[in-house]
Amino acid sequence: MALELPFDGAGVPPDLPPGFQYLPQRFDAAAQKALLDEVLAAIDAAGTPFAHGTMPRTGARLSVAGTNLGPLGWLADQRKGNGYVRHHPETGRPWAPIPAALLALWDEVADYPAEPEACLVNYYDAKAKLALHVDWDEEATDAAVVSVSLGDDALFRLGGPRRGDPTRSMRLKSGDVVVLGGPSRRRHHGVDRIYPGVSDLVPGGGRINLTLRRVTIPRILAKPFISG
Ligand SMILES: O=C(O)CCC(=O)C(=O)O
Repeated sequence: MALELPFDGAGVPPDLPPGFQYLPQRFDAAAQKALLDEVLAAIDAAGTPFAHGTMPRTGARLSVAGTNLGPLGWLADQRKGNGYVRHHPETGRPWAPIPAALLALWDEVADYPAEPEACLVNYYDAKAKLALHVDWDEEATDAAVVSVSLGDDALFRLGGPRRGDPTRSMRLKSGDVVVLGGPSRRRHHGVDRIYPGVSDLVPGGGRINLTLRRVTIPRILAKPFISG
């Protein structure tokens, strides 16, 4: 069952599930531009350009193009499977660092005792979409996923832990932040469509989404080793 909430970005959608946070306009217009400029310049300087991943089973090309920031970057690759790597698959260069504004956001909303290690940078053109999925390639699945929308609006779909669970949709705007934490960390989510031409923030149009993730279990939470 798909339930589309009568929600146009103003106010908080009703009945948000536990652990799911929606922070409309967490970044104002100036902060959005500063963040996007910094992200695009960092990707350029690092030599880690956007590329289309492939689906593990079918090899189909993802419509979303992606790159990463941070010590680890997530890749979808039919030959190698999905997972985290330290270097860009084509240029071999390490990913650029995660900008301070995103680390500050994580500190504010993730409620986690260690920094994020990966920031996926997804580019959606007018036709791109992202199928319902759960982010589950991380060891630290107790850490929230924090997502920032920049540029054109997106119809974001949120489901439940099982693929067939009921879903709801919300229209995310540039500057909005959503957090999938606690029990919502296991929820399916995806992007059904982009609303092209709504924003002129992204050069050439489109939407950029940044998702922050902690990948490894931080030392502070690792089980102590007891010898003897
Ligand atoms: O673009 C979005 O809003 C969602 C991104 C996402 O689900 C992901 O990167 O796993």
